[in-house]
Amino acid sequence: MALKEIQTTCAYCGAGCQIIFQVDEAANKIVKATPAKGRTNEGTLCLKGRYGWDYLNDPGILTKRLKNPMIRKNGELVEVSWEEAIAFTAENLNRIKAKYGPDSIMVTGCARGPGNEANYIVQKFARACIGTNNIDHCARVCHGPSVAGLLYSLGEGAMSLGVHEIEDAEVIFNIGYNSAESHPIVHRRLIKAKQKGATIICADPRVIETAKMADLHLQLKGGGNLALVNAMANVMYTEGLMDENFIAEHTEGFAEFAEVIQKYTPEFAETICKVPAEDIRKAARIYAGSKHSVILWGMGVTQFGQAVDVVKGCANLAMMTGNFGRWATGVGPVRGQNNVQGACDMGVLPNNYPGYQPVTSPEAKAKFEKAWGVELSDKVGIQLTRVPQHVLGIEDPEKKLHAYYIFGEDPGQSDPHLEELRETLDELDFVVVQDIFMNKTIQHADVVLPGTAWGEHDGVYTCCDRGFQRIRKVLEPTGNVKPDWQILCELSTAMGYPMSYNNTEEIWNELIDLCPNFAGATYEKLDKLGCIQWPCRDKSMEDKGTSFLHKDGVFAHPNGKGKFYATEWRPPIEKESEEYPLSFCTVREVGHYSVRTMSGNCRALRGMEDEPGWIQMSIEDCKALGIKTGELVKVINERGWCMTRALATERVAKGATYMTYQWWIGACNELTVGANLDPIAGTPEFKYCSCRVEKIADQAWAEKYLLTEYRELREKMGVKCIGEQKVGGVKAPAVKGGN
Ligand SMILES: Nc1nc2c(c(=O)[nH]1)N[C@H]1C(S)=C(S)[C@@H](COP(=O)(O)OP(=O)(O)OC[C@H]3O[C@@H](n4cnc5c(=O)[nH]c(N)nc54)[C@H](O)[C@@H]3O)O[C@H]1N2
Ligand SMILES: Nc1nc2c(c(=O)[nH]1)N[C@H]1C(S)=C(S)[C@@H](COP(=O)(O)OP(=O)(O)OC[C@H]3O[C@@H](n4cnc5c(=O)[nH]c(N)nc54)[C@H](O)[C@@H]3O)O[C@H]1N2
Ligand code: SF4
Ligand SMILES: [Mo]
Repeated sequence: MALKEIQTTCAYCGAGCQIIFQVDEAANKIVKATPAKGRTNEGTLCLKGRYGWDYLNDPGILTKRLKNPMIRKNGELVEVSWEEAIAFTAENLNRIKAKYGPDSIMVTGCARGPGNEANYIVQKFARACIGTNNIDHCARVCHGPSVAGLLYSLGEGAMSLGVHEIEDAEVIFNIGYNSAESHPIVHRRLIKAKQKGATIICADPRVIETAKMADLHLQLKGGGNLALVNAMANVMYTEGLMDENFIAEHTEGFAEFAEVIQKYTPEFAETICKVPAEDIRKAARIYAGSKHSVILWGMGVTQFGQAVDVVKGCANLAMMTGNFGRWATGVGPVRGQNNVQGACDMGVLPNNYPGYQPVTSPEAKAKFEKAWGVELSDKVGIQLTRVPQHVLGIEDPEKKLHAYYIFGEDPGQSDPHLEELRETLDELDFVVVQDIFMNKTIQHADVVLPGTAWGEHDGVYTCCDRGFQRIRKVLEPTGNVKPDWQILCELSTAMGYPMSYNNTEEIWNELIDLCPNFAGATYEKLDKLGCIQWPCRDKSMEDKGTSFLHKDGVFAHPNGKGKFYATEWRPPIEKESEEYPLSFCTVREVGHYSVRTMSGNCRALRGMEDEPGWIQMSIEDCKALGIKTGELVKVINERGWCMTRALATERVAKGATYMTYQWWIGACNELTVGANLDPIAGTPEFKYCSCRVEKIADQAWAEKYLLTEYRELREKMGVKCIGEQKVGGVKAPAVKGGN
C-alpha cells in the first residue's frame, strides 16, 4: 500500500507545530501522524498533535459530526438541502436587517479549524454584506487585553519575539501562563532555556510545572497581578535598575508612570498579592539584570476585569529596562488557539479591518470601501462578551441584537455565566451555528450549517508568534459539508452581496494586498519557506519575515516611541464570603481542548480523561470538608452549580480551588462571572470568583446521576450509548466504535 505524505499545521494550540500525515488515499484514511521539522516544533509533537486527529474518523464518542444542514422545525432540528438552508438563513437575516438595521445582527469568526481565508470572508460578510462591525471571536475571552494593551504601549499587539528565541533568553518572567499544559511544545523552549542557564521567575498562585523548575516562585494570591507588576517597577525605579538612555530615547510618559508606582512599595504590594516583599525585590533585580529578559504571559493575566492594565504593566517593565528590539528579548502574550492570532490578523474584531486597520480611520474605511465596492460603517461593533447585555439588558427593540451568527464557537459551553448565556440564545429571534460537530450551542440554534474540518480543506493559520503557515487538505470530506468560506460566500450571494472565489489562494491574495504587513507572504513563498512571521511586506524572496519586533528600540507608533502607563490596582469583583468561602479559578489541562468537540472525539485522548473533570483543592480544605480524592462533589455559588471530582493536591494554596473548563457535567462556566468585564478589552473574570464545595453523602446516587446526565447529553448530540465502560478508572457510558 503506497502511502501519501502530506505536511500540515496542528489544529489545537498556537504553538503551530508541523505534522506529517501518512495517508491511505484509496481508503481516505490517515494512517499515522509524525512530527515534521517545523520552526517551532523541530521534530516534536505533544499528545494532541500525535493523537488529536482521530475525530476526523468520526468515532462519535462525545458528539456526532455534522453531516447535513439542518433547520429547526416544530422544535426539532431537521436535515434539509443546502438550497433550503441557505435560502432560509438569507431570508431571516435580510428580514431582521430590514426591520431593525444591520447593527441588530452579531457575527463571530472562528480561531480553530477554518483558517485565515474563512475568517477574512466572515468579516467581509459582516461588514460588506450585512453592513455592521458587530464581528468578534474568542480572542475577546482570551488574549484581547494583550492586543489592546500592547497596541497602546508598543503600537503592535502581538508577541514581540519568536517561540524559537525563548531558549536563548537569560531571564524568563513567566506570569499567569502554564505552558506545560497549554503549549507543551513552547514549554520545551523554557526547559531548553533553563538547561542553557536562564533564570526563571514564575508568578502563579499554583505550583505549576514552571514553578517547580523556576529559580523563584512568586505564589501570589489570585487577582494580585497589577500590585506585583507595579511593585517590581517600583523596585527598579528606587534602586536605579533602569535603562535611562532607552527610556529617554525610545519612550514617553515616564514621569506620570513613575508618580503612580511610587505608592507600590514591595511592602504595600505584599498586603495585596501576598508575595513576600523580599521576593518581589529579588524578582525585580533578576529581571532588570539582563538585556535578554523575556516576559511570557497567558490567561492568568488576561482573564480578569483588570487585564489591559496588567498587560501595559508588563510592557512597562520591558521598556524600563530596554528589553526590546534584540534576539531573545521582549514580551510574549502566548496566543492560545491554533489560529487566534490569525482571526485577529483577519480583522475578526469589532474595531479593526484586516491587518489592524481601525474601522474609525477614514483612510482605512475608504480603502476597504473601494476594494469591496460598498459603503461601510465607521461605528465600532459590539464585543462578544457584551452580547447578553445587548439582548437581555436592553428594552428598546430598535437597539437590541436580534440575530446571532455563531461560526465555529461554542458559547453555550465556553462563555461565562452559562445560565444567562442560554437565556440570551433563547431570547434572540434567530441563531445560526456553523460548526463541524454537535455542541451545546446548537441546542439553541434555528439553523445549523456544517463545514469541512481541519484536514479537509486548505488555508493558512497564524501561530502564536505571528507565523503564517499552510494547512493542507489531507482527506476528502464525507457528508454533505462545504468549506466554511464557501458557505459564507453562498449565503452572502443569496443575501444580495455576491462573493465567489475558486480557492483559498484567491482569497489570500485579495487580503494580503489590503494589509501592508502581510503583503509579502504569498502561498508560493509559504510553500518554499514553511513559515513566515509578519511583518513581511515584500513579495520578493529576500523578505523572509520578521522574528522579533521593535528593532533598535523603534516601536510601531507613528513617532516610534513606546508609551508608559500606570494605574491603581483593582480587586476582582467577587470576594470569598461566609456562604461561599473558597476562591474559584478556571484553567486548562493538557489532554483536552477547549469545548472538547475535537479532543473528546479522539479515542486516545478520551481514554485519558472523561467527565466530569476535577476540582483541585488544598489538602487542608479537603480534610476540613471530609472529602477524599476521586469523590464526587457539588461546586456551587449564586449563579449555578456543577458536579465534579475532588482532587486534593499540594499544588494549590488553602482557600483556593481550580477547575478546567473542558467538561459538560463539570461545567465550571455555570459558576463564572459574566459581569465585571475589562473596561477596554471586554474579557470576563474567568480566573476569580467564589464558591462552596459540598460533600455528597450518597456517592452511589451521585455516580448514577453523573452517568444518566452524561448519557442524556450525549444522546442529545446524536451519540448512541450502549451500556457502560471504565475510562481512567471511572465509569462512563460506552458507545459503539469508541474505545
Ligand atoms: N471558565 C473558563 N472558560 C473559558 C476559558 C477559561 O479559561 N475558563 N477560556 C476561554 C478561552 S481563552 C477561549 S479561546 C474559549 C474557547 O472557546 P470556543 O471557541 O467556544 O471553543 P473551541 O473548542 O475552540 O471551539 C469552538 C467550536 O469550533 C468548532 N470548530 C472547530 N473547527 C472548526 C471548523 O473548521 N469549522 C467550523 N465551522 N467550526 C469548527 C468546534 O467544533 C467547536 O464547537 O473558551 C473560553 N472559556
Ligand atoms: N491542552 C490544552 N491546551 C490549550 C487549551 C486547552 O483547552 N487545552 N486552550 C488554549 C487556549 S484557548 C489558550 S488561551 C491557552 C491558555 O493557556 P494559559 O495561559 O496557560 O491558560 P490557563 O491554564 O487558563 O491559565 C494560566 C495560569 O494562570 C494562573 N492564574 C490564575 N489566577 C492568576 C493570577 O491572579 N495571577 C497569575 N499570575 N496567575 C494566575 C493559573 O493558575 C494557570 O496556571 O491554552 C491553549 N492551549
Ligand atoms: S503543542 Fe500545540 S500545536 Fe504543538 S502538537 Fe501540541 S497541541 Fe499541537
Ligand atoms: Mo484562548
